[in-house]
Amino acid sequence: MSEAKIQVYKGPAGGWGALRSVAHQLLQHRIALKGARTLLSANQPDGFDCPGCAWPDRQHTSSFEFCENGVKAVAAEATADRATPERIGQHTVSELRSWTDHDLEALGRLTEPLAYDATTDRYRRLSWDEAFATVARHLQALPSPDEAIFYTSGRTSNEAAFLYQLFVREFGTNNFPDCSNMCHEPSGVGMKASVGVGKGTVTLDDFELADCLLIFGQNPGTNHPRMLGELRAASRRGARILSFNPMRERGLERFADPQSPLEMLSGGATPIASDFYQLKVGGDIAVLKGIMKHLLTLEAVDHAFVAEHTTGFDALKADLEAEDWARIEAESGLTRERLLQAAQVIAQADKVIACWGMGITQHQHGVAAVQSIANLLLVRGMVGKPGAGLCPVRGHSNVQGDRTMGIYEKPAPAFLDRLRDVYGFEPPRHEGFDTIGAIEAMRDGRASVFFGMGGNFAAATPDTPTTWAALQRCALTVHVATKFNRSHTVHGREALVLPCLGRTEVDLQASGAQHISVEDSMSMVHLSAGINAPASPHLLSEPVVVARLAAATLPNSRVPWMWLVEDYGRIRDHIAQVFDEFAGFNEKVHRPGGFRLRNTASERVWATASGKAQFAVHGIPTDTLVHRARKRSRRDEVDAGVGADAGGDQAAEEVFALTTVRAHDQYNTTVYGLDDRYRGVFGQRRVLFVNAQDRVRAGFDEGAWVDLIGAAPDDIERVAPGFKLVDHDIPAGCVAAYYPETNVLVPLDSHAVGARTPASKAIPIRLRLAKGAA
Ligand SMILES: Nc1nc2c(c(=O)[nH]1)N[C@H]1C(S)=C(S)[C@@H](COP(=O)(O)OP(=O)(O)OC[C@H]3O[C@@H](n4cnc5c(=O)[nH]c(N)nc54)[C@H](O)[C@@H]3O)O[C@H]1N2
Ligand SMILES: Nc1nc2c(c(=O)[nH]1)N[C@H]1C(S)=C(S)[C@@H](COP(=O)(O)OP(=O)(O)OC[C@H]3O[C@@H](n4cnc5c(=O)[nH]c(N)nc54)[C@H](O)[C@@H]3O)O[C@H]1N2
Ligand SMILES: [Mo]
Repeated sequence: MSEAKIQVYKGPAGGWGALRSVAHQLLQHRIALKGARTLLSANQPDGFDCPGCAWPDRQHTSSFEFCENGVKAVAAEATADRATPERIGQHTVSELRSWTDHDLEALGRLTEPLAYDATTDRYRRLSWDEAFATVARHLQALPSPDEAIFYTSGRTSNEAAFLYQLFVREFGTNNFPDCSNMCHEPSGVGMKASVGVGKGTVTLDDFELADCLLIFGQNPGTNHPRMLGELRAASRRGARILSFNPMRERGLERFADPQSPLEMLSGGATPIASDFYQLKVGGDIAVLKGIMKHLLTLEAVDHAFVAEHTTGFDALKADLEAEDWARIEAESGLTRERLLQAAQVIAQADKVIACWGMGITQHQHGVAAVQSIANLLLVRGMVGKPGAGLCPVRGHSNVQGDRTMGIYEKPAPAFLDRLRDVYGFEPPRHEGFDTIGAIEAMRDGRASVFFGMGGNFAAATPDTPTTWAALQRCALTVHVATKFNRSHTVHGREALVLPCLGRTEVDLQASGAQHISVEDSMSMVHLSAGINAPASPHLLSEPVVVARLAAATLPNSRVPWMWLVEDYGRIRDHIAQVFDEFAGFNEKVHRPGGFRLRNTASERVWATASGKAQFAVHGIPTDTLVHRARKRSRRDEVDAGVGADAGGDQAAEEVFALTTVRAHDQYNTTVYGLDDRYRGVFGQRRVLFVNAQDRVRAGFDEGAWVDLIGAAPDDIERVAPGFKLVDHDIPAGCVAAYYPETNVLVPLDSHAVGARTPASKAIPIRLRLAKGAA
């Protein structure tokens, strides 16, 4: 492991640094040979879909797409380390709860079902039969099916997700919180109203044509490294790439393709972004309005498109004309002149793609921000033509597919009718809990069984103490998982951990080795089959876990659960019966590269209320938690008679907007290592990136240790102790730190209007010198 240090990283993204990191990962997991073979099968026609991100792959064109972080995801699953019942049972669960995410991850792969023993405060092994009987007993005993919660994380395959939602709806609830609630929910909600589909409208072919790429709040160098290949190609053919991000992320600066001998040997690299717009945290709507205001003056509106395909333009235009430049500048942190430069690039481009990630969605006004991006492209007629369109870059490798399969707390009536017609039971019609709703329900005692299909609910969710107390109130918590994680230590009175196969492993059922299918960020559905031997002979696949649980819980079910999982092709036939767009599923999915689901917006068919693409008018937010905390802080100062020229004490009370990001060596709550190479952080994670002038003004030395104190106006004490201050190129008033350590600071009720995604990209905090700090 690296020693703790802060050192500016001078290399490009990718390059030798990436190759060194890969070698280190394989060594660390003691899988040198197996790893190499496994890696060659990632995203290959007969291999597995990379369990990393949801960026599509060109499996039919390039032989092997190198991705450092894909390697980490694969290596972490193929590790030689084993979290056996003996190994886990060496420690009390209270002890394990105090471990870091990194140390929990290092325990390795789970091998057998575990049950919590309250008398010893330890996990012990139990049989699968006992496990299913336990869950079934709890579920059957509930006064109402709505007192059970069924969470999904986005690695779950289409086949497993389909069976899971079928079981849960036959059981009687729509309580389906999923990771998407914390992720791209605002993209789905916002786009559906704007263009009639909640999914990206572009494909990789469009990336080959675009002459302008806008990247909002996304860090592809770390989170979607295969996207850098597309960006590199675009940059080389002269496309303009603009990044809108408070941070100047290295992956967007320059990239050395590890597969390009020339770049590698010459030490060269391809510059990526032509320009960086380092806006303030939460300043995106202001930026977008500023750019659109300029587009009006530049007469860059595509009037023919607007007239034929849209509604609401006049209202948008009037709103933009009335918008105040002073407010745009104050809230975005960028000048009118700077925004003109961006507008000119966009006005001159013929084919514009807008990509975005969590920097857009994880805000109180995330839906409005997504719709503002849609507005921008619609003004220029850039949706539904080759080389242009909207591209929300999804996170988990099958998060989009899980939604397509019905993992959704607000299912459409037509879909429920179809389930009823195909299966002969009446599915529940009322809305279920999303992630926030599930936490509230457990907190208030309205739900008492939590079942997690993958993921790490206790670590990924906001307001950690509240969420933990909610989970601990449950009668039963169950997690289907590949690795032991934080959520398994934050448990109900009874608790089970059920180990499952990972995507890289052979899934052998009665009819032979199985394939599963996934849907990527561009709606391509394709097959995946593991090649490694399972980490333990006791592992079950996720579809089998669901089938056995369903059979145990619903003895009178009419669904042939165990027959379905003998051959996953049978599950796909059922999927084809329920979803028209999956007609001929088994045949189509076996074609090389799979097939693309229809996307109406990309055909300029607008499945909206008006039958047109819809402009949405949104004000520049001035009512967020950060705004409110700042207003209150100023008022308090006035009350206390503190003048503008007061010393360090007053400045130290300043409210900062904290954004929470991923480091290079993590996958969400899974911490592979303690480095964040591109941002120059090594051997540590408890750092706070701060603007140097802010730091000096607040009276802190560089490297000082501070506690992060929540400043939400609800007056609940929220503290994340012990972060080291690191000067960073970030706008004044903004600070950044890693997730999940900072989730203690996110208030449960601070979430996106209309989508309830926790606002984990804009948390009001104050800094306090840590006690005992050197
Ligand atoms: N290796 C790896 N790959 C991953 C993941 C991982 O953890 N590790 N996670 C997966 C998942 S589930 C997801 S959702 C994706 C996440 O992929 P990203 O969306 O790239 O994830 P984040 O690290 O949250 O970073 C978002 C970016 O937004 C910027 N940002 C912060 N606040 C703002 C703001 O207010 N406005 C703007 N414009 N930008 C802002 C940050 O500086 C950062 O560059 O990646 C997926 N892929
Ligand atoms: N503050 C803050 N909070 C955030 C975010 C943020 O940017 N900032 N991002 C949010 C986002 S975008 C997301 S998507 C969520 C992520 O939330 P989750 O999806 O719940 O979390 P992960 O960390 O991806 O889950 C990791 C665990 O999944 C299990 N696992 C891995 N592979 C498999 C598999 O194949 N099957 C099964 N059954 N289990 C498996 C392992 O046990 C591993 O420990 O976090 C959200 N929370
Ligand atoms: Mo995500």
